[in-house]
Amino acid sequence: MKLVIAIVGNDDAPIVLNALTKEGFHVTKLSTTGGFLRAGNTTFLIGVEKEKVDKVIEVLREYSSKRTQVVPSTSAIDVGMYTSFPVEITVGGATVFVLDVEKHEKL
Ligand code: 2BA
Repeated sequence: MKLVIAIVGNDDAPIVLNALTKEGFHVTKLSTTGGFLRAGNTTFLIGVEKEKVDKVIEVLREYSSKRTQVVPSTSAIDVGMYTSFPVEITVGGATVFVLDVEKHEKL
């Protein structure tokens, strides 16, 4: 058995959790904080059989990969005058660890 630890952004967490549970995976969700940005993120613990690790990673990749998004931004062009223009930002991304589980019991 393996333990997949996946750290994802809070924005992606609900959709990732839905997709994992829909696929039948057992998931524990932890509210965590990134040490660098000190911003909230979400850590999932997923215990799975070795053969299913790739499927878990596939789901994580589908629902939380880094991607670009175009969002509107504004900037001042004169006193009291603003212009709006699109900017491309990077959102999402997942950090994944896969650990060997020595023993797993439900008591
Ligand atoms: P990512 O590398 O995508 O990491 C996102 C979050 O995943 C991290 O949040 C942290 O909570 C977790 N994480 C990543 N790698 C980890 C590891 N090896 N062990 C344990 N947890 C890990 P933050 O720590 O707030 O980092 C946010 C982003 O800031 C990182 O995105 C990375 O792009 C940058 N970053 C992190 N530490 C850095 C450092 N020491 N110097 C420069 N940039 C850093």
